[in-house]
Amino acid sequence: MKFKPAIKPYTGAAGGWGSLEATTRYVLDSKQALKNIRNLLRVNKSKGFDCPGCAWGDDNSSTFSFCENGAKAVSWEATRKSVDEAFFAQNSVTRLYAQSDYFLEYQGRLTQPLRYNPETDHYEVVSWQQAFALIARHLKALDNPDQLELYTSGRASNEASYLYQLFGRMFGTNNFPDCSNMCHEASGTGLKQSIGIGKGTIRLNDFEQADAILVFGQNPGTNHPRMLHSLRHAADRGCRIVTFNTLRERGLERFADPQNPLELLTPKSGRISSRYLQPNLGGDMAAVRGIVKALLETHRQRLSQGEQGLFDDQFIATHTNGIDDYLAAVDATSWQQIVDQSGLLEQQLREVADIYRQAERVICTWAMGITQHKHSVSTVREITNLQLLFGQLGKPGSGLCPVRGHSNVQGNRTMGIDEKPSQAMLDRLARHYGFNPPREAGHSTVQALEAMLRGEVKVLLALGGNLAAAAPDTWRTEQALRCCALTVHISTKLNRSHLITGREALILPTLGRTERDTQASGNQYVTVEDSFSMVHASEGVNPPISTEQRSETAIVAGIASAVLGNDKLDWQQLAGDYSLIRDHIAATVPGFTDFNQRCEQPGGFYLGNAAAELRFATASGKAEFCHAALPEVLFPQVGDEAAPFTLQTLRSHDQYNTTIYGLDDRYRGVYGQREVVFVHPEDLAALGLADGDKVDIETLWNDGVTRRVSGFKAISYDIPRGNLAAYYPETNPLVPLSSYGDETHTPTSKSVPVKLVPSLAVEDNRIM
Ligand SMILES: Nc1nc2c(c(=O)[nH]1)N[C@H]1C(S)=C(S)[C@@H](COP(=O)(O)OP(=O)(O)OC[C@H]3O[C@@H](n4cnc5c(=O)[nH]c(N)nc54)[C@H](O)[C@@H]3O)O[C@H]1N2
Ligand SMILES: Nc1nc2c(c(=O)[nH]1)N[C@H]1C(S)=C(S)[C@@H](COP(=O)(O)OP(=O)(O)OC[C@H]3O[C@@H](n4cnc5c(=O)[nH]c(N)nc54)[C@H](O)[C@@H]3O)O[C@H]1N2
Ligand SMILES: [Mo]
Repeated sequence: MKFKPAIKPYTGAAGGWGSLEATTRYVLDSKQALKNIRNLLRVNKSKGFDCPGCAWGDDNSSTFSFCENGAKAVSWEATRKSVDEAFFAQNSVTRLYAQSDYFLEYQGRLTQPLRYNPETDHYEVVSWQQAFALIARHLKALDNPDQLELYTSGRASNEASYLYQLFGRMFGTNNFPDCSNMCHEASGTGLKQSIGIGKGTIRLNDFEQADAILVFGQNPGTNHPRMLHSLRHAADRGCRIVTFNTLRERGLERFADPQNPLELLTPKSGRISSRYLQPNLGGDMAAVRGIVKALLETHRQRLSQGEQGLFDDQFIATHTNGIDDYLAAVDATSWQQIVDQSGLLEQQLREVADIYRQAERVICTWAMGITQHKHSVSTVREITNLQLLFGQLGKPGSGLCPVRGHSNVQGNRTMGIDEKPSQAMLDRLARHYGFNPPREAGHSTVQALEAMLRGEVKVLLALGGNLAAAAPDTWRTEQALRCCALTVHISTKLNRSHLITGREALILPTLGRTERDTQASGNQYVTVEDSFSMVHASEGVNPPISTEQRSETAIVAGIASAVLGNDKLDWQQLAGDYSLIRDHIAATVPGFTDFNQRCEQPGGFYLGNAAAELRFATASGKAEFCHAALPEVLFPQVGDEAAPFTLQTLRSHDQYNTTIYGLDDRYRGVYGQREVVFVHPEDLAALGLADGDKVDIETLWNDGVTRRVSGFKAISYDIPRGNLAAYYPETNPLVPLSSYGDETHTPTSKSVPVKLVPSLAVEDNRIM
């Protein structure tokens, strides 16, 4: 029997030729090659549109500032293909439901408003007026405003999301579930508790001054490729980069700059990480605790020898609160606990402690590997504790950097897409518009789905995104959506959520960010905020594919005026001239004074960050150390069975969240397939499995529900024993709706207790 290796290891550096070739292929594949290239050159410049790819910042210095995955996002939107009336006449919803996510989006852009006809099981074209009237009829019939959920995905502009939250609050609800609830919620929650603001404290150019950068739980090579430039430049000038990642990720090891022609001509590529540690899933809090424990030991030794300690005592005394309790918690944590939970050696953590203390300026960055666990808030706060001990806030080259996902997810929150708005924000809205906004907290995403299952929600409005595929526990999520009387999706492309309808359903086709947006007063630009609190304008350039498509802002205004009328606020006038919306934002959102004028600044303007200036909006007015203990166990035991494996669900190189561009994951050596699970070779052997065998993955959870996905190819991979990885959204059926983060309700997408069961299809992968 000949054995076919399950994957082809990628031997190059991340970036480099491979990346440029792939980019060019995407650009040339879509039918308008030249136009696409021109578009790419405009991405993130002061004129043109903001890259819809990710929320990384831009320094405006490079003339070729884009990345492979940004190119994919732009080309994906810029297709001339469309799904028209005939397509929906031919394909029933049941038939489309049987298709893959890839197939659905690949059909092209949505161009006309569509209404689901339950009699025929088909979507049918309706007018905008009919669509708005249907929404108004449903909303006016609600018993109370909290029977409405307003979901938002983080691509929506500041202008659209501001109007959306205003409409929801004027209607009477704070039910604003959003993608952020499934994403960086723990960063916002943890940072707010620790430093009084739920955002990162650094600016892009801080990467040029850092002496050490700690990168926790993120895969920038795929998800924030432009971050690799910052890391690479830092590494080249001697900054030490320490990576904590459960998997060996190519982009974090080596990177060749595809925008540097010299590097493309030589096989040279820069080393990124000086240390690469592979903790257990959920082991980062223990890892950071270990680093602090080692540093505390040295600190005390020095003090006992009459030398100066390591910590920044003056910073701690002036700016922080709770150090004693925190150090007591560190003392109470044993090395044994730290080593067991992190899966790292004491020696490894001591080495990182040495790197840390030798650095004058340190940045800590993180993403989903930190935020999608049960104890994510404590982990974010533990990282913050470390930085506070050394006064790594409020000075150049240092600070905290949660690396956001969707390109405007941070802006959405700033605009008030928040199910737990501050009373101050509500007060400002109340004063400016003269109404009484609801004061009680609304639903996050998981809470919204739970409320739907209980029959408490009647209408779902979704401003973008793909809730059915992005949310956990797929079958329960689908059941929840089907409980609604009306589901409405404002979308660019067909996706799974459109096929899981309420009793009635609408799809409202919208313009993408790359497209020209012409309203009564002429062409409009919108604004977005990146991970570094930079706000800048974004103006679409492509002609829309259909005259029927409307901008998100116009659609929200259309819904609002149909439901609330235009007496109190002239929604249609606002939609006709976005600068009027910006005037309202300037009057109600801190930091946006003279908003319209400041949009003229090339590269945008900085919103400011109080914590970065050492002003902490906490109850004590100081930064708060958190003295949480490490979690005792990471999972509840189910009956007698402890879960043998922890599964993380993550992104491949060829996807944007639930949008699947292709079936390859180049840097991990996976081609032409997505139903794979990465396993340590010894775990495979212990299960009596060979590389490439098929397995079923089954969740161990204490609610008696069977959650299983079948026929996944087990791939031998560099991952710690007991840990697994597989792609999202294929594995979302495994994540229980009731498994979420403390204080956040964020699904624990990076720690799902599972077992592997040999699949009956085991012979399929072998070449006989
Ligand atoms: N091309 C592209 N770009 C994107 C996206 C996309 O889908 N495609 N999505 C956007 C969005 S919304 C987001 S939120 C970001 C997501 O960006 P990432 O957070 O990079 O996304 P994931 O693929 O979920 O990768 C998680 C990474 O953390 C590691 N990891 C997982 N669990 C742990 C852990 O417990 N500890 C440690 N130390 N490491 C762990 C995984 O091995 C993996 O490398 O990217 C944004 N940018
Ligand atoms: N298991 C698991 N689940 C996860 C995650 C995970 O790591 N593991 N990650 C979570 C994270 S971090 C996030 S952010 C969420 C993402 O959740 P969402 O934001 O809901 O999902 P997306 O896949 O980004 O949404 C894609 C859809 O958005 C629409 N769209 C694209 N561009 C536009 C636009 O410009 N305007 C409008 N109106 N619509 C547009 C298209 O129709 C497309 O089908 O998923 C979460 N779910
Ligand atoms: Mo995200």
